[in-house]
Amino acid sequence: MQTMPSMNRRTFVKTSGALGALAVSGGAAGGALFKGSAPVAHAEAADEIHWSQCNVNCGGNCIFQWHSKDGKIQYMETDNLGSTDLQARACLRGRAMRRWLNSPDRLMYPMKRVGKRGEGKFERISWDEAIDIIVEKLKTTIDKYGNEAIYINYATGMYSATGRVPIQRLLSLLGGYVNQGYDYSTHMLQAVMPYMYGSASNIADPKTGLHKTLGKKATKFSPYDNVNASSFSEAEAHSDLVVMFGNSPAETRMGGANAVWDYALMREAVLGRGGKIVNIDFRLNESSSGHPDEWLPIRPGTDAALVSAIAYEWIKGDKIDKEFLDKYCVGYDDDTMPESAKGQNKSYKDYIMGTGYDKIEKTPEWAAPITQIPASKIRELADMIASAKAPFICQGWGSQRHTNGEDTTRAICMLPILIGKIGLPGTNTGQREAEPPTYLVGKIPFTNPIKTTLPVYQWVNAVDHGHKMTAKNAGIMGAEKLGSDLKFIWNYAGNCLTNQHGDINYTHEVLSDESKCEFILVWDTVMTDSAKYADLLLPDAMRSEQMNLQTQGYSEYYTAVVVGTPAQEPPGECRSNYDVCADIADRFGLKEEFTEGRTHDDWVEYLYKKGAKADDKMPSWEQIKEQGVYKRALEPAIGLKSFRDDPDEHPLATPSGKIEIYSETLAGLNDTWELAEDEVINPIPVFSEGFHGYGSVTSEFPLYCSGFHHKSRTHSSFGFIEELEKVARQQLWINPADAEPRNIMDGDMLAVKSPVGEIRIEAKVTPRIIPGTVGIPQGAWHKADMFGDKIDTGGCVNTLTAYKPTPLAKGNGTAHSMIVQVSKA
Ligand SMILES: Nc1nc2c(c(=O)[nH]1)N[C@H]1C(S)=C(S)[C@@H](COP(=O)(O)OP(=O)(O)OC[C@H]3O[C@@H](n4cnc5c(=O)[nH]c(N)nc54)[C@H](O)[C@@H]3O)O[C@H]1N2
Ligand SMILES: Nc1nc2c(c(=O)[nH]1)N[C@H]1C(S)=C(S)[C@@H](COP(=O)(O)OP(=O)(O)OC[C@H]3O[C@@H](n4cnc5c(=O)[nH]c(N)nc54)[C@H](O)[C@@H]3O)O[C@H]1N2
Ligand code: SF4
Ligand SMILES: [Mo]
Repeated sequence: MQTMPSMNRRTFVKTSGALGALAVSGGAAGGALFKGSAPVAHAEAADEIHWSQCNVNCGGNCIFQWHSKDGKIQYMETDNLGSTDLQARACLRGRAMRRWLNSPDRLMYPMKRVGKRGEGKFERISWDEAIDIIVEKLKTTIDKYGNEAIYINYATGMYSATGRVPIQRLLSLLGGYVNQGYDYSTHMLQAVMPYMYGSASNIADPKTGLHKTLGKKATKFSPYDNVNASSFSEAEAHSDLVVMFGNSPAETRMGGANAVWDYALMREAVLGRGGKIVNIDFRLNESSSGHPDEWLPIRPGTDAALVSAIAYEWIKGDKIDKEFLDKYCVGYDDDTMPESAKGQNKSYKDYIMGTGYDKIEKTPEWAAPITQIPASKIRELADMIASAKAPFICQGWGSQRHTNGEDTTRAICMLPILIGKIGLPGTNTGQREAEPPTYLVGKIPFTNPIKTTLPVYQWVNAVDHGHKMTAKNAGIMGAEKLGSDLKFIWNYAGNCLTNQHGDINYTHEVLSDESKCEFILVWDTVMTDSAKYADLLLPDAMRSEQMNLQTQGYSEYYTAVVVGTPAQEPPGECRSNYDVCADIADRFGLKEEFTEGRTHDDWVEYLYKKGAKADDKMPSWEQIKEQGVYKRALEPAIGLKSFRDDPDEHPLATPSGKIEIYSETLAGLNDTWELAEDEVINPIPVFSEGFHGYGSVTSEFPLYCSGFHHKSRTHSSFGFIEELEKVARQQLWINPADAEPRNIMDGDMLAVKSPVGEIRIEAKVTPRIIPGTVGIPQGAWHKADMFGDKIDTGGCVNTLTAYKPTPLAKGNGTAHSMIVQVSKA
């Protein structure tokens, strides 16, 4: 492990002082170089440096270096410490953070609702009154309905060691709350992947339908670490072919603390050795646009059909690695099928070759009209992957955020599995590139006494009819049933009440009925769409306005920890949420238990010191307060290497210890779980159409529609900053072939209707999207008269997504699966 040099804070202050002097004299001498240029003003004005980080959810937590004077931020620089290859430099959004911090739209005071729920009318109250309300509502909810009526909503706007946790700690001390299972990012993948690649928990027992723990030996599955997946740096070192499904690091892993730089280095190395990068996406994304990468346009939601046709070609051409499949896998063909399914034509090979399930041969000619990829092109790709020495197959999370995502995400993994290219140099398991699970510091601890866990996307159902939801009919984990409707929702740093959830019009119906959820607390920094549904709306001090601590992101080369001091005072009556939670705890006589005698800043010190015990290179507390940032290099890793090397010593945490291409457990769940007519839990990774997926378009809704994460926002975060919106506008991508017959020109205002809602959005007519499908960037701010026509002029994609949780994960598959009609508004 090497330690990166970090520049001392004093050195910085001195340098900026010297620069200031230089600039002034330069200016005085009339040097054109300095006249009116930004550095002069900066250097003259600022006299303090404060570190902090970007806390929104790109996972990066890129580093901010604030320059303040007289308790007010003047300007921002980002990380400029150590090697330029290893800098957590903020992206365009992070660099716009001053506009957020100092925005006139900041929430300043606690407020309570005065109008109808969802109307957005509030009146200012004092913190005392706000705390009275919370205490009273907590008491009455717990008395009347029990702690299982309390839910902390999914919310990702605050990634920090002391960010969200005070709320979890407080509610844990009060008897607990319903836990969240999975997340909106990888809902389908997280639920299904354990059945294929294993996990110590998160696997349901088909007999009872309940989730259970398999044993301590194996790790818990996580899509966020490189235990199950390899790093881009592995591809950089050894691969000759990189195939990406639904993955655009240049858009979703921006910033130096993320993987975009890793991706750039990887591309250079792979192309440099004569290799190739293939990007499979329904649109030409920014990662491949302008580069020699090959773009393979595909109809969204049909990746599994493409994979099946490649599998067909390989089986027919004897390209598969039968030895690997027999030794490491279950269910490729009848040789390794479990007893319960042997001799019944239920294997993967049967499915592909047309001897199983649907009796259809999955030829390229079969896949071509589904995927819109010509059969010849599919054959070419099949040959290309089979003949690569070290193919690195990976998927972003776009392909799994579909209604058939549970099948698709496993199907993509079949490519490396079929040819045995797993656990070897330069290869990957078919999952997203990932970094080591190294976190230099932890979070404020808590233990929720309640184990009941709700798949996150199910919360609206839980408000509506939670008392009817069970493990078997709703995927409840940790208990047989939910036990209560949700009556108290705590929504801190999230916009998932409406904007980021699904089917906003339906959610509005459920939330505006005050007899259902009786109390909604929203705690944010600006007036979001979700905030309009608050009964109590609290303002928050942002991390740059208090002492802060966080360990960094998604880069595979290094990690870092920032200990920062407040760059300016919080505006208005904004307070640290830790202090507010401590006050609430006090009212329940639990202050001592809550604080353990520590202030917020004491916790920062405590957590840092605890982290430093595990890494003897971490600076002392006194040093880190001075230098602000500490970085450490990370090792690359090959996913599932230990399993490949010695499957007996390192079995996977699946029931068989092997890769389960056929999962007897999933087959069992399909029988025991109570599923809707149109729902199936498939034991093997088949191509399934999915709700609002392939074949579901109608004359009323003749176009497929999908979404993506784009540059001007992190979800809805930054969505109110006009300068960013100008950089990457909220536009609907439509191919000229679909635009022309509708008389749509670039820049036209459009009406887009789905079976559940209608939006207005500007047209971007472009050949960069496959015909027959339109694309909408997710996260735009919903703007509609919810007590009137409900037409969303903000162009929020979740006005169009239906609310139908997926069969196994009960997840947000509709987030990227929609059908629509588009016309000029
Ligand atoms: N259709 C569709 N829907 C999607 C997706 C999709 O692809 N398509 N993506 C999904 C995914 S992957 C995710 S992760 C979710 C994300 O959904 P959310 O977790 O709701 O993310 P954001 O929209 O960024 O909301 C974060 C909120 O935190 C607030 N915030 C920021 N800083 C602070 C702070 O210091 N204090 C407080 N109190 N608040 C703060 C911001 O103002 C913002 O309102 O969206 C999901 N929704
Ligand atoms: N700029 C920015 N960065 C972000 C975020 C953000 O909002 N903005 N959000 C962060 C978060 S929380 C998350 S979870 C990640 C999300 O990361 P991802 O889930 O990977 O991001 P998406 O943009 O949803 O999907 C990636 C790509 O898949 C494509 N795609 C969609 N459906 C399909 C399909 O069916 N098949 C194929 N082959 N391609 C498809 C999309 O066009 C897109 O280019 O990004 C993180 N980074
Ligand atoms: S990449 Fe994400 S975490 Fe980094 S600065 Fe940009 S928005 Fe912030
Ligand atoms: Mo996410």
